[in-house]
Amino acid sequence: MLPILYSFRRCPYAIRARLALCQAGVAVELREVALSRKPAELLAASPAGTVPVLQIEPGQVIAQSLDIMRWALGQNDAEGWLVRADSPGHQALVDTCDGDFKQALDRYKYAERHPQRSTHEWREEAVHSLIAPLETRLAEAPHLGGARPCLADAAIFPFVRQFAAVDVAWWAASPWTATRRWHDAWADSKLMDACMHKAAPWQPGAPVTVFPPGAA
Ligand SMILES: N[C@@H](CCC(=O)N[C@@H](CS)C(=O)NCC(=O)O)C(=O)O
Repeated sequence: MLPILYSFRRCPYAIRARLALCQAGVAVELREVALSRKPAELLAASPAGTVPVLQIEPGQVIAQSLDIMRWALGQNDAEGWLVRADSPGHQALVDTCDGDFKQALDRYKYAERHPQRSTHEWREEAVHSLIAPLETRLAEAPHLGGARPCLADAAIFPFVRQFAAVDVAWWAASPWTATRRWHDAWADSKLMDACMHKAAPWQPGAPVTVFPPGAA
């Protein structure tokens, strides 16, 4: 039996988990979740009910996206994604992504729910926390991992993707040229293409959807 991945196509945490599974070529059964109708099987595996969740076998569950990435790459990491991400600088960037940047991003996206500041100010906060530091790094090399990507690139990209999509025209004209180039390379990558395959929400008895697409 394959490990089971409960996932939501557009969720940035789930995207980073799927990127690592694709990169490692580790096959799982993909169960697309409608967040408004979470299946009992997901809640039984992980009562927190967030996605992604990887159920390796009954009773063995990974419920944090970064842990799923590390687990997948622990099976097969031919391009050294783990070792090249293993630095305090990379870890700090991923922490900032999941912390201050994610918070500012959510407020920028839904600024009407957060009237303490304007859309522009929430965006500036997001830029200050992550986009500006990313720009400094990506001006030196095409990926955080150097010439080739590493886990930090794949962990952070889905969140920058969301940030860029809030105001596409602003992003396209923004001064963050190295970060935009990096974003576009990831957005157009084969990994993302494989990662974003559409699947109907899973229900008990549905035929098994194997992920990555085409995996045995
Ligand atoms: N720390 C978790 C966060 C996962 C998370 O918050 N996922 C969101 C979707 S993007 C979720 O499942 N939210 C619960 C809900 O919307 O009910 C991880 O890294 O996997």
